[in-house]
Parts: sequence; structure tokens; C-alpha cells
Amino acid sequence: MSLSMAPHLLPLLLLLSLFVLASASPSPPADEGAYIGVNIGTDLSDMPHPTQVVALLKTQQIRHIRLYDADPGMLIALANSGIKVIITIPNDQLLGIGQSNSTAANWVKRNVIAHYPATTITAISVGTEVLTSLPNAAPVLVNAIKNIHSALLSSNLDRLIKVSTPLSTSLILDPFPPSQAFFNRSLNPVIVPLLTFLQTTNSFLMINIYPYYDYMQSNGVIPLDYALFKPIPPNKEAVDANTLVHYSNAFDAMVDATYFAMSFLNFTNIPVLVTESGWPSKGETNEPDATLDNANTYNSNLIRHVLNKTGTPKRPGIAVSTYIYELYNEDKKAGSLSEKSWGLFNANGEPAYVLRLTNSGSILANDTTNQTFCTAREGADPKMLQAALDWACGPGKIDCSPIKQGEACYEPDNVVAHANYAFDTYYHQTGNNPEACDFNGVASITTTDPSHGSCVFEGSRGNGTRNGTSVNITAPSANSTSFGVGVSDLYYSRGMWSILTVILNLVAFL
Ligand SMILES: *[C@@H]1O[C@H](CO)[C@@H](O)[C@H](O)[C@H]1NC(C)=O
Ligand SMILES: *[C@@H]1O[C@H](CO)[C@@H](O)[C@H](O)[C@H]1NC(C)=O
Ligand SMILES: *[C@@H]1O[C@H](CO)[C@@H](O)[C@H](O)[C@H]1NC(C)=O
Ligand SMILES: *[C@@H]1O[C@H](CO)[C@@H](O)[C@H](O)[C@H]1NC(C)=O
Ligand SMILES: *[C@@H]1O[C@H](CO)[C@@H](O)[C@H](O)[C@H]1NC(C)=O
Ligand SMILES: *[C@@H]1O[C@H](CO)[C@@H](O)[C@H](O)[C@H]1NC(C)=O
Ligand SMILES: *[C@@H]1O[C@H](CO)[C@@H](O)[C@H](O)[C@H]1NC(C)=O
Ligand SMILES: *[C@@H]1O[C@H](CO)[C@@H](O)[C@H](O)[C@H]1NC(C)=O
Ligand SMILES: *[C@@H]1O[C@H](CO)[C@@H](O)[C@H](O)[C@H]1NC(C)=O
Ligand SMILES: CC(=O)N[C@H]1CO[C@H](CO)[C@@H](O)[C@@H]1O
Repeated sequence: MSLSMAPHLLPLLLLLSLFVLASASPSPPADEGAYIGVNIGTDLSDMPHPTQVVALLKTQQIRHIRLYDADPGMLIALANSGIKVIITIPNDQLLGIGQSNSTAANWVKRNVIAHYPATTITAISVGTEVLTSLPNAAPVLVNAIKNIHSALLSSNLDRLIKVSTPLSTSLILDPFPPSQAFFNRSLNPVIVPLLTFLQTTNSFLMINIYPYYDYMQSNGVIPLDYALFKPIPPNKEAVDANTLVHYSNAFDAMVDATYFAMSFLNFTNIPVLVTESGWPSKGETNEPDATLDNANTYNSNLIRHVLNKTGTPKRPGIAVSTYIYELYNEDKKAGSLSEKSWGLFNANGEPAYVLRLTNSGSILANDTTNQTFCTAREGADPKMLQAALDWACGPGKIDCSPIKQGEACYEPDNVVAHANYAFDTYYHQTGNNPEACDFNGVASITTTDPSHGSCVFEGSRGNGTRNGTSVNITAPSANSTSFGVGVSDLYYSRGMWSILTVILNLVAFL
């Protein structure tokens, strides 16, 4: 069972975002199906400014986020970004809201009405794992939910903004086999009215699923590969003896356990939204499975699994959208090293690891995919470099104006630096075709970003995300349509990084 301690206690934010250009299209890409979101915790010693957080979300094409509060700075920064946000009522405000309609109405006025619809708030999470982390608040939980809903209702927002509350899977007893799972019966006085509310308002059950903890606490009963969605031999699959369904991963088994626990109480049509899931990338010596490789494997597989819309064995094809825990590593978080290490990114916007997401759509795919550059081979003959440079800027038809005198990539003024720029631009124009990075043997592919100062190379994340604290990329979104078709063409033909470069240049220019 997952611990209710650990990663869920801090205030977190979730963000979804559209890449700047996407705001030029009439509507965001289909969110009707399954999507991946990201939680945003803020317990960092150098928490980026909200505008930088939003810039990171945009470059990463993260379009759904969850916040652990309703921070006005974040909600303002998210305005007009198209990013869909779940905001949270912190546990310590539940009592007041549960006891008073007017407190609830004020909360909605201050944190929702003040920002909506510029900021696309899609749901309100009333508390976080209240039944496990603040059991004393259990008696007011459903009241708080209803009061918030009735405040939305009186503003006609109840159909647009869902209300729910994230549960810990530790409330589900006997989760395996899933067909025998049930909610801790002593909580039925809260769970039943909660499910009734979710059903009548077409909302979803929010649940936090942590195969990492299940695995850690299973004393070897749960195989690591099963927790990590790795392929396992059929004879190692977990079989539900009642349904004869085979489970090849812990995540699906827990989602099905959640469905069964609900149907045990006769609720059969409430969708499940996984509000947290993830894997830590670092840990203490007694947390040997909190590694970069396992975190990468879990999150890469989770993203592919969710976006593949396979559903689960009990509900095949039914979307189980999931919010990854979490955007940033949180160095100030209390607890062991693993508690601080759930992030996909460091505070400076560098990916903690390079997700393996080839061919799984756009989210996170291109930014945390291993970046490559094409530069002059070390020790290459300067005359051959000059010839290759002349070719690239001539018959090669790349834009060499940035290496002209006075331009961003002119310094350092030597043939190696200029060839680096020209080779890399050519290489990216061919869609990173390795064969394009040859130039008679004087060029080679590298993963080291040669960008420097305001000279941003093709394929570079640029300052905006390489150093997530240094650039505000908010200006272009307001005027994105003015980029028009030309930019979109560029976008599709040359990949998003060249666009980012264009935007960065534009921002610098403005
Ligand atoms: C208070 O909220 C509840 C729902 O939580 C609603 O049924 C009731 O009518 C509200 N009362 C007032 C005075 O608005
Ligand atoms: C069920 O919930 C009650 C009340 O929160 C708690 O005291 C009890 O330990 C829980 N049972 C299990 C098996 O977790
Ligand atoms: C669920 O429905 C069945 C059949 O209508 C009924 O026998 C059972 O008592 C119900 N269970 C609960 C928990 O309401
Ligand atoms: C994706 O779905 C197809 C069928 O819908 C399935 O065969 C395949 O194994 C799934 N892939 C992943 C990674 O879940
Ligand atoms: C990127 O790929 C290169 C070459 O395949 C590899 O050496 C490097 O470790 C990778 N970088 C990361 C951060 O995974
Ligand atoms: C990129 O960052 C470097 C150092 O952090 C800075 O000198 C340079 O001006 C920045 N370039 C842009 C385009 O912001
Ligand atoms: C990022 O940029 C900020 C402001 O320019 C600077 O203070 C900080 O040291 C930079 N961080 C890194 C990791 O380069
Ligand atoms: C980013 O924008 C915010 C708000 O407009 C501003 O307070 C902050 O100083 C800006 N940061 C940089 C590095 O320009
Ligand atoms: C951005 O758009 C506004 C109106 O939507 C316009 O007034 C302004 O001039 C535009 N700015 C640029 C740089 O195009
Ligand atoms: C959104 C986006 O730029 N996606 C691209 C990510 O990279 C793959 C492979 O390079 C492209 O095919 C996608 O178009």
C-alpha cells in the first residue's frame, strides 16, 4: 500500500500548457482522451518564478497541471496559456469551508472567479489525501466539497469545473486480487456520500497511485519489473483468480482495484483520475531502487501506457489520465533523499533524466529526448572546415547570418566556432539525420550544447529552459497569431527547437 506520507504533503502545483504556437490554433489538441499532466510542488530553495514555470511547461508541451494550492502568482502566469489547471484547497482550510457556505463562496470568488476563464481551471481538489493525512477532517470533507460545488453552481461554473478530492490507495483494502478490493469499511460514512456526489455531478474519483511504495513495502512479493511496467514473462504475471484476468503491471492492478472497490458499493460509472504517480530518481542506501534508470523507466512507460489509451483489463479503452509526480525535484522537502527526488526537472529547468519517449506524441518528448548537435570534429583541418563552412552557407542553403560580424554567433570569430554553427544548423534542417553530420569527415555529433551567450544553436533548449530562471517567455503568447503560417510551417518542418529559438530571438529582440 502506498504511504500517505512522502510526496503528497507539500503544496504542489500542476500545470498544463500549450506550446506558444499551439495557442494560434482554435482549440487545444484533443484532451477528451487520456492525457498526461504534471504536479507542481514548490518546496524548492530556488523555486522558479511563475513565469519561468509556465515557460518550462510550454516548451515541454505540458498541457495539464495540478497545483497544491491556488497561488495567485501561478494562476496569473497561467492566464491565456491554454494550460488546464487543477487547483487545490489546502487541508488546513477544509474546516472553515466545510462549515460555512459563505467561506466556500469566498474561496471560489478569490481563487476561481478572479482568474477564470483566462486561466483554464478545470477542477478543484478539495484537500489532499484528507482521509489518511488529516482523518479529523473526515466529517467535514463531503460538506466542504458540496459547499464548493454550490458556490460554483451559483456562478454557473459547475459544469465547467469539477470538484473532487484525491484519495490514497491505502484506503483500498486487499487490493490484490483487484476483484476483491474494497474501501476500508469504517470510512463508508464518508466514501458513500463522496461517491454519490461524484456520480451525480459527473466528476471523477481522484486517486494517488504509487507502485514504488507498494513495491518497497511488499518485501519482495511484488517484482520490480511488474512495478516498472517492464515486460514480464506470462508465468510471472499476476492473475486475478476470480476474473482470470492477467495483470502485467502494478498500476493497472491498482486502477482496477479502485474500480472494484467502487462497484462493491454499487458505483459503476465514476471515472478514475490518477492525480499522482511517479518514481524517485535518487535515494538513500536503504532505498536502492530509487535510481535515475528506474525513475526514467517508470515515467517513460507510464506516459506511453496512459497515452496508448489501452485502459485497464477491467475497463479496456477507458482513459485513465494521470498526473506525474512531479515537475521539479524539491530539495527542501523533509524526509529521505528519495522524498526530494521525484522531479522530472531540476530548478534550473534541466531534465533530471532523458525520458525514453520516442514516437509517443509530443508531450515531454522533444525536450527531454536526448539532444544532439553537429559540430566540428576535434583536430579537424581548418582548411577543410572552411570549405565545409562555405558549402553549408552556399549550396547547403542554411541561414548563416548569425555568424556575420555583429551578430549573435560571430564571436568567437574563428573557423571552428563558425563551422560549429553552420554544421549544427544544417544537421537540424535535415531533421537530425546523422548522415548530414559528416562534411567529408570533419563533423561529428555531440550531446554537448555549443550555445553560448545569446548565440543559441539549433537543437538547443536555449536559455529559456536550459536555465529555467533566466527567461520570461510570456510575451509571444499574447501575440502568437501574429506569427502566422510561416512559423507553423517552420514548426512542422524543422521541429520545435528551431521555433523556440525564433521565439527566444524574438523575445530578445522585443
Ligand atoms: C449551502 O450549501 C449547500 C450545499 O453544500 C446547499 O444545499 C445549501 O442550499 C446552501 N445554503 C445556502 C444558504 O446557500
Ligand atoms: C480503516 O480506517 C480506520 C479509520 O480511519 C482506521 O482506524 C483503520 O486502521 C483502517 N483499517 C485498515 C486496515 O487500514
Ligand atoms: C448493491 O446493490 C445490490 C443489488 O441491488 C444490493 O443487494 C446491495 O445491497 C447493494 N450494496 C450496497 C453497498 O448498497
Ligand atoms: C498499446 O495498445 C495496443 C492495443 O491497443 C497494445 O497491443 C500495446 O501493447 C499497447 N502498448 C503499450 C505500451 O501499452
Ligand atoms: C545522450 O546520448 C548519448 C549518446 O547516446 C549518451 O552518451 C548520453 O549519456 C545521453 N545523455 C543522457 C542525459 O542520457
Ligand atoms: C543566455 O544565458 C547567458 C548566461 O546565462 C547570457 O549571457 C545570455 O545573454 C543569454 N542569452 C539570451 C538570448 O538570453
Ligand atoms: C540562471 O540564470 C540566473 C539569472 O540569470 C542566474 O542567477 C543563475 O545562476 C543561473 N543558473 C544556472 C544554473 O546557470
Ligand atoms: C519575469 O516576469 C516577472 C513578472 O512579470 C518579473 O517579476 C521577473 O522579474 C521577470 N524575470 C526576468 C528574469 O525577467
Ligand atoms: C500584440 O497584439 C496587440 C493587440 O492584440 C497589438 O496592439 C500589439 O501591437 C501587438 N504587438 C506586437 C509586437 O505585435
Ligand atoms: C511537437 C514536436 O516537435 N514533435 C516532434 C518531436 O520529434 C519527433 C522526432 O524528431 C518529430 O517527429 C515530432 O514532430
